[in-house]
Amino acid sequence: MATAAQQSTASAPDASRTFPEGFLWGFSTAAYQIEGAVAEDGRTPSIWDTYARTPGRVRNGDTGDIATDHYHRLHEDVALMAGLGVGAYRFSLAWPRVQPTGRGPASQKGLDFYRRLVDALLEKGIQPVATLYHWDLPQELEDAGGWPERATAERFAEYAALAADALGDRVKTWTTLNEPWCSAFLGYGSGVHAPGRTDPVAALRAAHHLNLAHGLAVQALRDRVADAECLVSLNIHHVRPLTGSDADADAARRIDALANRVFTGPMLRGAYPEDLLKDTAALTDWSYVHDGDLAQIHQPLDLLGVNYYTPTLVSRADGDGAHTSDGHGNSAHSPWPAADEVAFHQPPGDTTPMGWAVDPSGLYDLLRRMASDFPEVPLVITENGIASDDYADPSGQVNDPARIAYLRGHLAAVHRAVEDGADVRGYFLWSLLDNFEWAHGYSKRFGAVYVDYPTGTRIPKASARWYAEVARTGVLPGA
Ligand code: IFM
Repeated sequence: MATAAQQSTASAPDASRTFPEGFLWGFSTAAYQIEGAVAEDGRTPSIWDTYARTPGRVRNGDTGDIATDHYHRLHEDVALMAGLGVGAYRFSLAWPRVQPTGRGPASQKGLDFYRRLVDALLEKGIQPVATLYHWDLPQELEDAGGWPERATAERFAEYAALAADALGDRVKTWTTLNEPWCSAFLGYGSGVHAPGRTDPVAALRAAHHLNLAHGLAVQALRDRVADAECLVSLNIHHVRPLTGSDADADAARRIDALANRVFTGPMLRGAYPEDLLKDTAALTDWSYVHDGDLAQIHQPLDLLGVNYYTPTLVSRADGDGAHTSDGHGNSAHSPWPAADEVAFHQPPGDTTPMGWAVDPSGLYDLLRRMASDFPEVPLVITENGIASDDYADPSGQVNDPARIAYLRGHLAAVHRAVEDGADVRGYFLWSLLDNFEWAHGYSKRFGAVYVDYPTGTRIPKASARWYAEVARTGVLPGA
């Protein structure tokens, strides 16, 4: 079932497309996925260290212990980006490196690493975009209850303040959370992410405390960094019903509430959606939402970060069992509380090694929807990209035509959304480097730069050169 956007993207004229003046081009990474050095300079374990060391959790028993060794290669990696000519770099701070154990004073050695990184970026004219939380909760805070507990949000506000005090003189653009849906629902619901709990009520409680952490952190940043630009990065699911039936429309509504509006409601509208409260009423009374929380969460944002990879296709379950993959890993436990009557289907189209359907029209539709639902906040694509089975050929080259095709299609969709009125300010490719892809370990390569893990050698792939040209000119070439 092709949407209008699908048809128009597919039949778009074979012409080049120019992005608006000032459109920001960058790469995205996350601390645990690239840094390594997990026990250096005072860093303490995060929930991902613990999870990865638990047998059976991560493919091949891979861990982030070394990852891409970015902790020791930061200058090489910044030089790589400078060579590729991008204007911005989105990275995350490891909470247990900045504030070991998640309480008390900051670690100066931990902060020094990020000061060195930011200084190196600024020296090359690359804008730093810092994310405070990309899933590496200090293990001690999980031991004290983790995100289902309110105290974790309070600890997060203290950590945000430490980070802002130390780096606010040189970092102006701050993302509070990356994909809180994954933290709450994969971490505490299906258990396919750290900390690996499988309790739907804990997942909903975690979602609320992540929302609260976001609101508290925005306030801490604004109190300390006068010209701070604050955003959150949400993996907004573009949810499509399988058919035009009312039952399938209701399934899509239910998943949209659990995936998207559970965050955009409080953050951008100051309320949880009524339908979400009703759908989950048999599980929870939401009494962990205290007076004043919603006002605290509802902070004005400078940008809304959108992470997009693939659409989500749902129907009302018909009991034939011909479904279940929701693209979020295998678990006997659903990440979707109170949604047992929803079936997930593989969307049409080619799939990537992650099993995700390639569909740029989902990005177009999503950007148009966000622009229409939240016209007051400009958008930025903080993640988009593809895993591919890349390898270095005998001459040392890495050719990744599937990534170029994916980027071409998705950037055309972004351009079209901009032309049709969406205020999109930039695009960050996930990811700069091949890296630790969570429960998939190192088996999935998302980088524009290939990493030879045994040696740490970096090789820019063909897509890195292609993307560099788009970033340099601001023009997406015709096919
Ligand atoms: O690698 C992840 C990233 O950490 C968060 N967004 C999706 C990416 C690809 O799965």
